[in-house]
Amino acid sequence: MIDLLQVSVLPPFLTERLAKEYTIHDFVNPTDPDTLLDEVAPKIRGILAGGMKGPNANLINRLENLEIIASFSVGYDATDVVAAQARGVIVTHTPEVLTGDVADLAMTFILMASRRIGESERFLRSGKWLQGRMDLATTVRGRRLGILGLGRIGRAVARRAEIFGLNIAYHDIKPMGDLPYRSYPTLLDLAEASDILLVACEGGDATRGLVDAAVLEALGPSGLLVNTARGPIVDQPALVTALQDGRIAGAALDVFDGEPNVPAELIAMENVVLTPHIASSTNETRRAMGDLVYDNLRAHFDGKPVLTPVPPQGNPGMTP
Ligand code: 8YV
Repeated sequence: MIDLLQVSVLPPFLTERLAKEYTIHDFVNPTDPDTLLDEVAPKIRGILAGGMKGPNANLINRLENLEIIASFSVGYDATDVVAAQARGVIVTHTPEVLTGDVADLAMTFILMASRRIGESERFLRSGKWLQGRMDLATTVRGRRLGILGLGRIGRAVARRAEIFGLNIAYHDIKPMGDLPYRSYPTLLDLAEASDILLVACEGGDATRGLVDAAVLEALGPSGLLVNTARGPIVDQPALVTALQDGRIAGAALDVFDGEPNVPAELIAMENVVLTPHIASSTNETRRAMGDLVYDNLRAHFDGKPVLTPVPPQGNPGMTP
């Protein structure tokens, strides 16, 4: 059997299916990584990775017979793709199959943050309704949605947002001439022209800290920040300060810098919607992602082209 190294937690339905055809070596939390690698490294031909945990250059280069890294995620910032591709190692990810669910969560966030849904629920549950009415919220109709990164997910959110009557604009390193949305040359310009700023670009070095204090300032005191992409794209301390000082009105966040740790300041805020990185977490989508990981590995080891390779890097994009 072909040997795979598993570096990220994966759903049992996937590992159980793979275990029928491959020998999987558990490297998720190894107590003694060097001893394990001394024993198995020369046998490893594939790595099983995830969106939050993938192999770094050291590990990739330690595995002399490595051929493929299959990530159970659309985002591949946790894997050192440049190091892998430099060695001719194929990297695959899971685009398309999760787009709908991630876009659904982003749209839900836009509605939740605007209509103060989390806050309203807490208001009722804590008995406050018996003493009075909830404060009024803001309609989404006619509001300006700025999308950072108009890739598959950004576009899917735009389609949903159009139906809800939002006006859509975006900023991407590539202008999308084929789409009827206004493109802003800089993120700052987009933030200034937005009531709601959605982060939908890819993570990694190219986008780290892109949403900084100046962008939040430009979004303004009635602005909302929504992030369903990657935590580090937002300067998290700057976000906390902006929320504390009322420089923006609220946020809805599925991803965090340093997750699963979430700053206590955010947890304490009424005007912030928080979920534990669940955008793709439906049974249907996770199954489809798992099937794609399986099919990519199967294709590769059957000598066929993989289905969803990560494109050659070195030219970072904003379109996961
Ligand atoms: C992953 C994600 O499922 O696809 C991504 O990039 O962030 C999630 O959908 C999660 O990171 C597990 O690998």
